Amino acid sequence: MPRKFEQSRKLQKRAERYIPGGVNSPVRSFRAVGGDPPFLVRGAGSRVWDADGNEYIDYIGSWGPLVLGHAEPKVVEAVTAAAKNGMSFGASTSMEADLAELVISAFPAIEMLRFVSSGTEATMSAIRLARASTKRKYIIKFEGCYHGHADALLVKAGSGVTTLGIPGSAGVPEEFAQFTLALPFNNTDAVEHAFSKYKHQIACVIVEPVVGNMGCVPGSGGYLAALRLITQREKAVLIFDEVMTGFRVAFGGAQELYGIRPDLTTLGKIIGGGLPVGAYGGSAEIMKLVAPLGPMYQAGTLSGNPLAMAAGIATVTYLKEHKEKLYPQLEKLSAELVSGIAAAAKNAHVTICHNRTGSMFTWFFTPGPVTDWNSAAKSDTKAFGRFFHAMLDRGIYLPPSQFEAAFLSSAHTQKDVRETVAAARQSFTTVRSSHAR
Ligand code: KE4
Repeated sequence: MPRKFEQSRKLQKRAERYIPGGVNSPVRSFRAVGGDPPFLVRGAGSRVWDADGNEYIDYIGSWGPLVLGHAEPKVVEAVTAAAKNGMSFGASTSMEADLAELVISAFPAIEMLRFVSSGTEATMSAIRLARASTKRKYIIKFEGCYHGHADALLVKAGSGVTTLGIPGSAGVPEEFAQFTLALPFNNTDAVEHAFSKYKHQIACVIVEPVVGNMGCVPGSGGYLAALRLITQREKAVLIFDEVMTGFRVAFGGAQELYGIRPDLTTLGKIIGGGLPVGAYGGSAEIMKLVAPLGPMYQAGTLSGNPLAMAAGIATVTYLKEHKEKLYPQLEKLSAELVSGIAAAAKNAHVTICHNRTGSMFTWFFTPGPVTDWNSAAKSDTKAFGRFFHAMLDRGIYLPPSQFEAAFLSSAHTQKDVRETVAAARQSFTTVRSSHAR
């Protein structure tokens, strides 16, 4: 029975009066899949409900933070208790060191960190720190990778910018982008070439060790190790942007998975348990350059906010206590989901390929393989849009863009996965038929 969207459409219309596109982050507009976004009212476990009462199995999880699912009781309890003591002080609380200690216990490459309120702040600050520490100007990022919306990083970024087809962004003067080199991902020669061309001028390489923002694209074997070797040799700072992969692909993030120690790590999403938290960290030596100890300035009114710390502590503590079982469970269920959908596509003669690392994954509507932005961009985004809506109509809430990663949480069940695969079997026939038209 077709879903009703009347209430959501009314709410979208109202929101558009006050907020650009009616959204506070572009990807939520659903423009990449034809618009008409549901307004959500509640989440619990693996499910969310919209303003028209439609229920969905959620594979966005707030774009990664909700690895334990929606409204996890321990997290809700911790935030409620913290709120009763006051929302914010603009002064230190013991919870900041509590969460820092937890994060540092998971990331041996981090001896000291600073909390901020978003992933953008974390990456922006890490780059400033890399420049302060090396006294060099140039930075390397990779096409299809997204590290938040700081000016110098909106250069052929992935995620929202690419999805909206805006190469770079209006309002960023070329002077602000002239020191950013955007290279192809998974291509070591390009990195070697850049370092020889800009000898002793490159402050850092920032990389999503498993990319989520062109869809899920892991670093191919040896690529990350090569980045580590080259940056060590060139005395440049290697920044692993683990805002998405931290505590997601493993308790210690991609650096645990690949056994590589970056010089700086940026985190976000899961460490806030759904509340605004970001962090950047590294050796005590490099972090001592950060004010008030050193000359690199960075600050934030709500950095280390008590409610956000409480949510992060409850989330990371739960992950730490259950990691032996939780990550293998995420691995198993994600593998079952992704292979089930791939089989459904095959049966319907719809051509897709997929990438998955742990509980982050993407199905690409292209034969593949997808190893970088150029291969990801070959995807049939119209077919993806038809599949997306066919799944949404069947109560499956996927990321509304071909170039985003989907996520599974510890609240998802085998029943959820079976329901999702069944919905995909029906949805692919819809894609197939309209494809054939
Ligand atoms: P925020 O400023 O959105 O908290 O974090 C920026 C960021 C940095 N690094 C990585 C690897 C990220 O994935 C992100 C943000 N991710 C997107 C999802 N692709 C957030 C969703 C959105 O923009 O609404």
